Amino acid sequence: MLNTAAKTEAPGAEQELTDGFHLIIDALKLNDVKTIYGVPGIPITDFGRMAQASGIRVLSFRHEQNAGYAASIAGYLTKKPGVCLTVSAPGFLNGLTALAHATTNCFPMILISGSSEREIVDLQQGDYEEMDQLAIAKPLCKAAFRVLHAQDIGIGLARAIRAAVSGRPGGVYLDLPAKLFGQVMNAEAGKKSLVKVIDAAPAQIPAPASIKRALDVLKSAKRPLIILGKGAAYAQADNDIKAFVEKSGAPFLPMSMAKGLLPDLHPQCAGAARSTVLKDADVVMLIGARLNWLLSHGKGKTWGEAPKKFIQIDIEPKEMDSNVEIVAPVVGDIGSCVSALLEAMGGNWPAPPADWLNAVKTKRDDNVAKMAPRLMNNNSPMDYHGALGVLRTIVKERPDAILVNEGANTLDLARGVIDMHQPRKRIDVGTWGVMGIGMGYAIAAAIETGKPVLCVEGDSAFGFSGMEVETICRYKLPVCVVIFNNDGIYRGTDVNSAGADPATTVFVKGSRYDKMMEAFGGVGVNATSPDELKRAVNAAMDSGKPTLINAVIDPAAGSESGRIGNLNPQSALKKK
Ligand SMILES: Cc1ncc(C[n+]2csc(CCOP(=O)(O)OP(=O)(O)O)c2C)c(N)n1
Ligand SMILES: [Mg+2]
Repeated sequence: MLNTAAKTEAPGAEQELTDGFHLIIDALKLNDVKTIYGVPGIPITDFGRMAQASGIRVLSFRHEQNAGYAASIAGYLTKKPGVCLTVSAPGFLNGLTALAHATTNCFPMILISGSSEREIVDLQQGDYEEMDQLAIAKPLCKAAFRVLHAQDIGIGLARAIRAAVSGRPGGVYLDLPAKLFGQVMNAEAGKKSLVKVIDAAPAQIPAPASIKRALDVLKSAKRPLIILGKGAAYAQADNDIKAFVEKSGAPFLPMSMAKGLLPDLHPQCAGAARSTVLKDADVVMLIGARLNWLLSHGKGKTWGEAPKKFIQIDIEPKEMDSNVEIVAPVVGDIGSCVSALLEAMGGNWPAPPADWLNAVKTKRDDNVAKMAPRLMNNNSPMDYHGALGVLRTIVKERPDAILVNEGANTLDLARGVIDMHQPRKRIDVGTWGVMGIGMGYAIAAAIETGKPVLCVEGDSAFGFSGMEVETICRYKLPVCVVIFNNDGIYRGTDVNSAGADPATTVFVKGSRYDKMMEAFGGVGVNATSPDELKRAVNAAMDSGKPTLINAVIDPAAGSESGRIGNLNPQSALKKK
């Protein structure tokens, strides 16, 4: 039903009218958009109210960047574009980081921003929040559109949806000038102008020859390895991917957000033997994973001396040969590619050589055994391993909870320690290693999945989105935030050798982040030992009450930049 705006007297006959406000809402609803993440203000305040009144869930945040991150991960979790709504210039810019993040991470998202009067903006006459937003957004997203006329709203939104989800998903910017909202048109014509997007992300079937080539290379392997990326997790082709990996018999390595696509405790999982499999594999099949910095670009020390052949499955043809030669490119959507591979493998696919499987298993079991005692310590103040050992058990007992994770040591160590058991349950800093996704991701994960959310946050990481604990309390979301509070970035022990100011990486010692949650009616807990932490997290996960646990971590426990300290440039001059 069209949400008709008004009836007015037209000369001769009564005409039903609609307007931009209602057409945008009708277009969103027609395309099944159920949630908008944003911050209100001119010119979109009334639009947000009307959208809410029409039944769309409109979640108001404290900062657009967090709303944007929420929309981006909503896109990842649902395969539908997550929508973020902002005001013009500053609100738009605040949302833009998340839009660029969505594009980089291949998450479908639409940033809708109100904008100021075109005539004034284009003549640069100093309008309220003047900015040529479309031009600024363009290089940072997959596509950018502006709608000037009410009759184009349907087409504008359809283009935005298609651009966001088809092919390699990404961020799309939709510019809606203030004047558009109030533009009036005939209701019947308005209704006809709306577009329901049919098959927004059409299957892209791989060429049969590419499937055969890939399987020939995989079959020739003496030491095969499959790497699963978050593209594979996004595809929601979980059963086929599992069947394919199991049929291949090859060890698999999940990238961070692909953990749980097959359980981390699966016998073929080589997560705990990462350096061995990367060094020694002779054939590597990438499924929805890119050979970017996170995989050391497919070359160098990490990849060892053994010559490698790469098979790559990706929806984006330009991804092939991006860093090293791909001997068997398979271009198509992951679901179609994996099901084609499965079918072409036939009934008697040979198992990989036993010496390879045994070597990987031995390494993995050794590493797991080495780690085990460290995870059981009950030290106070806690170290990372003691705290993470507890959280690992909690996640194992609650496999459908969503884990949000950011920080440096807090990220790298949690990724290694906390096993994931189901697909798309781990969401984290992604391709950029960005801080600030935490509370936005947590809110969207709770809203989109209805599952409890556990956030494991460095104290610095949390600071980027910390004010959204009010949002969590306001919407009464089942989110438990655990802050690994080591008094700073990487460590809390740095000293400024030159003056009175604190060192650049340290924060106020002994901060009590738990009090922030209490300020908004949530539960705050200060935990100084793994036992206390365990009790507090279990209570939070059972109650579903917004909770923030300040987990006191030894300030000396971390290392510079976590596991990626090697990326820091070094001064050629000797330290004084
Ligand atoms: C937007 C953004 N700004 C800055 C950084 C640099 N950075 C990387 S990790 C990090 C914080 C690490 O400290 P914390 O979250 O407390 O984790 P810890 O290592 O102390 O456990 C920062 C600021 C970043 N990745 N992203
Ligand atoms: Mg810290």
